[in-house]
Amino acid sequence: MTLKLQTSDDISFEDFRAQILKDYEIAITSRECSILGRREVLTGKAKFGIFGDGKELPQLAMARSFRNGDFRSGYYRDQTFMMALGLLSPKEFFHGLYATTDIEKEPMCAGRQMGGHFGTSSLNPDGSWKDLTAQKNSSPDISPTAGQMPRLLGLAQASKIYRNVKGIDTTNFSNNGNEVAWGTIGNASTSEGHFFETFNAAGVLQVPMIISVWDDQYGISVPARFQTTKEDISEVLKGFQRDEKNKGYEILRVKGYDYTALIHAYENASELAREEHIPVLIHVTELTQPQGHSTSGSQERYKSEDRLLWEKENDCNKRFREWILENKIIDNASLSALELKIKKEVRTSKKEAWIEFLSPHKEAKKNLIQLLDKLAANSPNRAAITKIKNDLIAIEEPLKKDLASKSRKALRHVLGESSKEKDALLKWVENFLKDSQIKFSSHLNSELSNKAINIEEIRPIYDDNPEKVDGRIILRDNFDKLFDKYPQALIFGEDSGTIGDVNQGLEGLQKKYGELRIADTGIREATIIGQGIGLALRGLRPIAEIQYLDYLLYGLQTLSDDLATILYRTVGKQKAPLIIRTRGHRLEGIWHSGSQMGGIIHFLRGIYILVPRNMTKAAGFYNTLMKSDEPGLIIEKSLNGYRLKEDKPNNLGEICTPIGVVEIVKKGTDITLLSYGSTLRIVRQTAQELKEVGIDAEVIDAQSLLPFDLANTVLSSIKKTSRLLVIDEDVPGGCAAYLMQDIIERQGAYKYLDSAPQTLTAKAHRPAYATDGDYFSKPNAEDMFEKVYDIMHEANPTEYPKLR
Ligand SMILES: Cc1ncc(C[n+]2csc(CCOP(=O)(O)OP(=O)(O)O)c2C)c(N)n1
Ligand SMILES: [Mg+2]
Repeated sequence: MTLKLQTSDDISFEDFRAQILKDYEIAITSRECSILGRREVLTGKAKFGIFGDGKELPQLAMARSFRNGDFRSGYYRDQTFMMALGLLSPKEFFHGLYATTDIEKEPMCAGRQMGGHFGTSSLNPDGSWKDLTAQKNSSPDISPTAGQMPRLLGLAQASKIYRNVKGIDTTNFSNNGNEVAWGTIGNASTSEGHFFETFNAAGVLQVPMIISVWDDQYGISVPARFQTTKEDISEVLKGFQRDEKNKGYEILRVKGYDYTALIHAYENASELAREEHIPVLIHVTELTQPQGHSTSGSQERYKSEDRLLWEKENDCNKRFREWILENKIIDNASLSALELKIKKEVRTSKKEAWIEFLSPHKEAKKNLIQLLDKLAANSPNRAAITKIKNDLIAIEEPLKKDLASKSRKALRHVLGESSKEKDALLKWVENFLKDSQIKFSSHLNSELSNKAINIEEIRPIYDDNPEKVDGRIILRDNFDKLFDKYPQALIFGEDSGTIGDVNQGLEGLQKKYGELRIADTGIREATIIGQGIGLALRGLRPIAEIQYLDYLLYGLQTLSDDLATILYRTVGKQKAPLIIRTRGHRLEGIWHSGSQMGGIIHFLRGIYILVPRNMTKAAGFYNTLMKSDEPGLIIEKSLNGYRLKEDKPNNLGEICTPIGVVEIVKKGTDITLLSYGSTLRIVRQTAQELKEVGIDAEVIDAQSLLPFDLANTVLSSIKKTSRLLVIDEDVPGGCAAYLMQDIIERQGAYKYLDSAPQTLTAKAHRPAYATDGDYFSKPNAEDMFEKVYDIMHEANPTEYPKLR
């Protein structure tokens, strides 16, 4: 085995030797963390552990080729990589395991995710971007296997955009697009569609992306023969290999215990991706799992003795050690001494982390005991309170839950009492719950002053005799203004490029702004979303277009698990202000009329969900979101909306539709009708028909479902009308139920109702096709009329005699 590494050309042997020993030190440190980590779980200090043991060596090689500005999108095995880059210390590793909620101590996510989910900080405390080109970056991990793949595509594509699109301010983000996006994935997870979709898309786009497959032949207990055709992912992906005629991938294959080969492979891949902007696959084979998959099981149950023995012999750290000795980098005794020293250090880090994790709880416990003591002394229920206090004293390693639970239970024993001791406890509980809750619940949305709900409304301005144009023209001209104003803005989707989307809301814009900014994509919704996430994480302002609302479901996993949680799971350390554009309310047929709004609003907490009733409103939502730094989904209404005439405002590009604000579109006094999107049009017509029988309905457009009606306008309306009907084309109990809960419970409208609040929804089945299918599936004008009439009939049968 040769000692000569490519990197050693210009460094001395001493430096070279030091690098190897540094690598070894990190490998051993990481392994020791894994070993002690497992024990912490088995002894109950931590809840769950999944570690990087058996994958150390390739990660060291990857870290060596990883440069400032680069991004990682990986999974739970990558602790060694993070440690090698100095982004994760052993103490932080243990804080992650214990779920310490102090972001300074547990910088990955302040305990919000299991340990083994990594990420760096892209933002300053004021929300502005750090210089990402001056640091090593990791996008934040998620647990669903292969879920990290779609965003990897966008992280890589950002380099291509920065290198090739003129006029973008690249400060903080890119140095001529030289940054590589590094993905890691387990062998079994390559079975997921997300992997194949991403793989193909990156080959098409030709972006600087390097995917490492850590292949240990297993996915928990399931061996490769049940996972991968030919049991070999690089073998089956051979067709992607580039050649003289066709662009494609560079595919490399390397054994996971071969130190020099790994370093060569990673340097080679890095150079190719960085300079030529091509995607590379590195299939790292023959890796192992020394402690099995995770703390949830034991591998002896499913691996043969032969396999276990093979894994023992081919453990990458063991082979690395042997190689070091073989090549006389250091002698055995010194190596053993080094190992001993590392083990001690890791143990110390572990102990310190545990003490730090517990110390705020212990401090709080001390205070609480004092309060309970005083409370007991002055209460007739002394015995009960003292028991709670003693139970608390017995908890040597208290969690926040113990403190909250005991203190709240104590309050039940002083019901009806009034004393300063009780007041003190009440105050303590209040503060403790407030301080604790925020640790778990902050940053679902932005907490900065430019958050989307703070962007002020700018109304459309019209000439005296405004031109009447198709809705699509309003969108198109507004997009034109946006792309002109924001060089970092880009849009992509199926048919979005050459033809300017299926409804020509982008007509002519590709010619004007180029194929990279107004782009066609393959039919691949999950990676359209992922592309947007990755681009946004790197400072661009992507608009990802999903052709029809019904097909959002293909991208829903990525939207829900990844985009919707980015701000939350990083506690505000990363942001992805991605706008998703889609259309298609109230078409016809099972897959062309979807209004899965209930599902969408529940899956996508953390993303604004906006349902403009016309294209002027939609244009205003795009402009509002562009001014903020938060993600939003804009559902342009039904297809015919693109052809419906609207007055053309003369301040396109400027108008801002406010988020979280409903609009009263018809005033009335008898009943409040709340709806949104294309159904609203029918509601408005019905309101006119109701007038003919003397019913004066107030019609409100919800417009913004997440968040909904922050100013409680619906409540004000109900105070006037005393009646409420929510009309929605979603299934029963879907979005209408969500709106109802907000109005009745949060807004407190129940106090002002004289009739039972009701919903009118679509049938529970998917809508049938064609005009009749629509009429009998979704709420129609007669349904609406009769429902309102029935409510009025019940309230006043004399004035409104029975209809049918
Ligand atoms: C979508 C999804 N399905 C199932 C799981 C449960 N799960 C966690 S890890 C894992 C096995 C992954 O195996 P592999 O990709 O080979 O990675 P390894 O753990 O072997 O490194 C499974 C099935 C998950 N996290 N996400
Ligand atoms: Mg595996």
